[in-house]
Amino acid sequence: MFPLKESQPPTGIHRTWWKESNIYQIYPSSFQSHSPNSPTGTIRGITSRLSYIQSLGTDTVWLCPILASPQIDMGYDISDYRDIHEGYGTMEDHDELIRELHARKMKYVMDLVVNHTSDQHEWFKKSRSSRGKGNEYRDWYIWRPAKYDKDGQRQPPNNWLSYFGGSAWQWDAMTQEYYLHLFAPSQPDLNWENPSVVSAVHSMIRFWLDRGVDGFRMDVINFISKEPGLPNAPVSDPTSPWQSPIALHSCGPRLHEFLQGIGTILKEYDAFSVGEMPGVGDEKEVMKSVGQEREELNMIFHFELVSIDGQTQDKFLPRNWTLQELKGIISKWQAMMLRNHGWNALYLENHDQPRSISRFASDAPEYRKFSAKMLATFLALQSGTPYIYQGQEIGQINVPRSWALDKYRDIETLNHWRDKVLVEYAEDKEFQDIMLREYRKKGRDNGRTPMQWDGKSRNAGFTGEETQPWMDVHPDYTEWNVENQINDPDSVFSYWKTVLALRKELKDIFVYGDFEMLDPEGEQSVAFIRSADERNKALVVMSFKDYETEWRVPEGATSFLQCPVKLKNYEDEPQSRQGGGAEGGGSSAMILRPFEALVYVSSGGNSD
Ligand code: TEU
Repeated sequence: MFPLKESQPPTGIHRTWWKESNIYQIYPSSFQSHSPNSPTGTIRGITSRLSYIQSLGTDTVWLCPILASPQIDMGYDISDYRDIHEGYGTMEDHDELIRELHARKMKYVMDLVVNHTSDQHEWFKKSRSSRGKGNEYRDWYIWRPAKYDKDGQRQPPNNWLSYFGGSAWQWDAMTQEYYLHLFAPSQPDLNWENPSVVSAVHSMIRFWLDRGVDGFRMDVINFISKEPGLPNAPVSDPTSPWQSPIALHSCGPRLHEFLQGIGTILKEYDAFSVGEMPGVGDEKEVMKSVGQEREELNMIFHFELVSIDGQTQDKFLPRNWTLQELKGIISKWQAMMLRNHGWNALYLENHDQPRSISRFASDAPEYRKFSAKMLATFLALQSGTPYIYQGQEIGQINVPRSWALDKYRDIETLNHWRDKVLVEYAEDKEFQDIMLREYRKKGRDNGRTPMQWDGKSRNAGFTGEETQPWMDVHPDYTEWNVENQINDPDSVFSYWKTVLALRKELKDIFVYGDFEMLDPEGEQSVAFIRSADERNKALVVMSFKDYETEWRVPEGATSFLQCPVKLKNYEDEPQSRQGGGAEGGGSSAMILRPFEALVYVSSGGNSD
């Protein structure tokens, strides 16, 4: 394949559009329908909202899958890579979206799902049609013969667990073999060891780049190279016959060869790339993907922050976390990328995660707005490219605690309840209640309720009033919606607009500046300094508590208290100057109100 490029440490941070970009993520089924009769959003609905997206200060749009799909996993099961899902619209609608984006000088990032296809894809239908060499498509997927245990019972080739529960192998009675599916049985994994698969994916990528796509978000891209021989996974859950195989299919031996293959094409088109990489955290491994000179990926989504409240073997098993831990994760990735001239993809929400206000702060009515603004400050002012997920900019929260599972739609949650909880804990009411609580906290449906455009019409303006949306609209839409916020200077929307504009206005500090975490052990607040140079820097302080806290200002930060506050989420002045000697000597402490956020900027000596 491709001779691997060696790593030479680059000099200086190179500046480029995607580092300065603010990216808006859209979940098509829940964003906006243009037709009053559609239970899901549509592509023309998205096009009708581009001015809104641009007005927020986001200049690049990432669309979750819109290609032909039976929607078993909401589009992450593609049945035709060169056709648009009819529920979302037509190829013409898609071309028009690209035209309208480019007319606004905005960029379009498509979701590339090539670890697996749908089992309805022509490739898989041909692959499962017959065994043996005669079928050139057989080896496009990962087929293996059965094993038989001591009682002669047929068993899957190994003990790998699927991410949606149960064995990661599906028996195919027709051809008497198993095929691998790390996700649902209707999502068979492609065999990237087969050069025909690689070139088919490459030509599909060129097809979309030729149609004007500006880049790709690559779905579980670190899963495409598996451990040769597909050995059994180590036992991490003795209560289950199936074990998490992540160590045997994450960043496999040929991953970087495959990524450089794709990278070469993207370079030809100066296209953008962000790779979704669950389970990745090792610096050396990460830099192989995002190292500037590697020409593989521009950035990756790691899962260390969004896995902080779940167990490795099962994300729904509760896990308490500390603010110290959270700060440790942030510091690790900030330092890693700055040290190696890599680049971070910053996110707190997406279509697989619950709402950040409910998860990391408080969605209690009295704290919700402050929490939303504090988390906007926390995310947008770190070093990296921020991703804002639809609804995050108006402070949407998790589904109501009153919602029962019949209102949930996500295969991951519903499979977990049916195949694990109702099987292994059928009589354990207490455990069942814990799981139902964890679904309300961490289930993917929390991020998938329809976008709340207005507070008057029955479906919040997402689709027609007579239409039952594919997922119910959150009942708080009557108060929390775009219409209420777009012209309200004190709204969550306006705050996001301000913080994203500040990031671009002072890009030497907030885009290309250094990052220093302060007070890493503190359990009540997060504070860090961003600095372009000795004179141009900022102090960012945020309380993560729903009660008043005192933050002792470290020696090296007291000078900021003389600087004007450039951004704050409370109307009136911070109560923070008490105890600060004018010369900054003596210990200073700031009294932080619940979820208070403050940004002090010193540019070129104290600015006015
Ligand atoms: O997600 C990969 C992934 O790891 C998550 O699904 C994970 O299992 C969990 O839900 C997050 O905590 C990607 C897509 O983003 C997701 O929507 C798809 O379901 C999945 O791949 C399969 O394509």
